[in-house]
Amino acid sequence: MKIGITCYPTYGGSGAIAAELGIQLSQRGHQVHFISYALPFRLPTFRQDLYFHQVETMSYPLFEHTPYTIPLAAKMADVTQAEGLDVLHVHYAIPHAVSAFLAREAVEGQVKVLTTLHGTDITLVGTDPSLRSITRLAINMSDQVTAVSSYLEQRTRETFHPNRPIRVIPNFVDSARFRPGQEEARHGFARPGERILLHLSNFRPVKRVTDVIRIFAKVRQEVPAKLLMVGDGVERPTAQYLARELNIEKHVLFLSRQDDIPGLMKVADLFLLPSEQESFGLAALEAMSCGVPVIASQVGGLPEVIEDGVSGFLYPVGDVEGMAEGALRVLMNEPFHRRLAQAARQRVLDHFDASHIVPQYEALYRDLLEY
Ligand code: GMT
Repeated sequence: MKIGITCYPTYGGSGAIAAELGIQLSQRGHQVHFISYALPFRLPTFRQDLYFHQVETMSYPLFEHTPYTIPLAAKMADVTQAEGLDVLHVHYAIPHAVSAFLAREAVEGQVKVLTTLHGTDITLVGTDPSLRSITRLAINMSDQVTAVSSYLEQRTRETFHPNRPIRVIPNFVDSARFRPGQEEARHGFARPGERILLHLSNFRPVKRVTDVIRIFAKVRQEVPAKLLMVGDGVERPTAQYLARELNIEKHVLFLSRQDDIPGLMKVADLFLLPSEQESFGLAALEAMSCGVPVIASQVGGLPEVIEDGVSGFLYPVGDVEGMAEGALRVLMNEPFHRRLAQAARQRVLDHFDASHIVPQYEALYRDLLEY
């Protein structure tokens, strides 16, 4: 099949999944065309049957803000016609599903539209009164809609009362790339005997990165440890300031944005994700695939990913004390840590490996082509 994929190309879970899906589909013999304003961050620059079409925006003295939704729709329509696309698969409803709807109108229905909802497109952006009705329209006008967790499917139904069913297709991970690693890689980050904790996100307020720092400060009072903070965003200066205030700055490494995420995850003993909200928590899943147990908030779709007490531990949002205690329970008992690590990896292999999930998207594309 010929699939067009649109996503935010910047650092974030929806862009990561869109890129990983494109790679998987191209490996399975489909032709994949990414349409966005920049190359998605996880895409290789070249791979057979993987193409990138850049959306050019136009500035004009009359436009105070450069429009994107319309040029994106125009590009989607052009690529559909030039390449004979079967499906436009858009990730994150706003504005991508609106552009896809316009593109389908422009090519007189020659292409089908699949919208995958990821999280804040429903829970934050879409529910803003200024965007609510257009988000509902975008959902209703798609030929099929998927959500990345049952939690998100339910939130979407309750918030938008869509006139169509929403299918749950969970996020996935390539467990061959995200796999447990070797001891030697740890030496670049920690001294022998030190434990390594990891956080990865786009450092937005919803990630509660200051909780990460506070949890680590408590853990370090009991065990020698390093904290790797991977990613960047608005909350980074606040987190750095807090690390200085708590006198742990020497032990917290702010690594900014990194390309080799599997390489970093492999070195960790524990992954921290104390988010305010998380419709799925892709970073937690990737850590689990590397055999890293997770300490996270009991919120949104996270309980669908992490089995509390089996592959990690879940606590109420903001329960820094509980999360630190949980982290210490895991880190101070090596056989227990090993059991959780194995269970985390096994959960990914049983339920979230690309080989289980990508065929679900392929089946959906085929259904779309048939009706
Ligand atoms: O919705 C967002 O915050 C952005 C989005 C992204 O692009 O990072 O994250 C969401 O989608 C991810 C991939 O499906 C999920 O793993 C994240 O849980 C989800 N973020 C939130 O719900 C806050």
